[in-house]
Amino acid sequence: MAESSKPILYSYFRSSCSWRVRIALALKNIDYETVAVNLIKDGGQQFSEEFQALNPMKQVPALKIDGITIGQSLAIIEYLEETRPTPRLLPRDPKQRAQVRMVSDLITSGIQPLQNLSVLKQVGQENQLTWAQQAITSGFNALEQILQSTAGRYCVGDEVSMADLCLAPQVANADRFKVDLTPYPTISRINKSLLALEAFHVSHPCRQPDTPPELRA
Ligand SMILES: N[C@@H](CCC(=O)N[C@@H](CS)C(=O)NCC(=O)O)C(=O)O
Repeated sequence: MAESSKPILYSYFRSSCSWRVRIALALKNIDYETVAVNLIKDGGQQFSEEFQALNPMKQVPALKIDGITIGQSLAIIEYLEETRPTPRLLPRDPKQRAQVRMVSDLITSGIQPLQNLSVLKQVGQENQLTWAQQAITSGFNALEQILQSTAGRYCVGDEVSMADLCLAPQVANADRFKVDLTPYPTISRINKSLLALEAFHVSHPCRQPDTPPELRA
């Protein structure tokens, strides 16, 4: 039988990095298959030999597409952007494009890695909540200030961009770690607008093939 030519996304329902890519795939209307990698079960399926062969970083997401496997959510999104440019996720204007990358990097390098599972394991069970809250509030303090000058309806202007694909999943992490969002009215407003969009809805952690029944919506 011929091998499926559909892209394959290695994903975990709750992974904010996987959700970024799921939103891009949904926005660009790309049909794909999900292979669930449970980050908790069996000590973490990301550590299996089979998965490490795909992504030596032992992290989701990874996307098999067009004969290659790509790790790192922003690299995946940029590849999709370059090969399937509609709708655009990086603005044409170089200044706005830089702002989109600034917001994306702030979240993907400056917040999420600090509250990632592997770091929380090192921090120890009793310190995890405070640690994650501190990482998120410190990043959100900067992000709120930046968005006040870059945002329109969304993070940069009025078009959904890669920055928004990073924002909504990070706000979901903030909710999970019980961060008070009151000091972040711009972040909260943009997140609300994003969650109303179909692509964010279908790709949401509560609607994935591997979402446990008790967390489904
Ligand atoms: N920079 C990477 C980060 C990927 C990452 O941190 N993935 C998390 C889930 S959101 C993961 O797989 N964690 C597994 C672990 O920490 O063991 C990306 O953007 O794809």
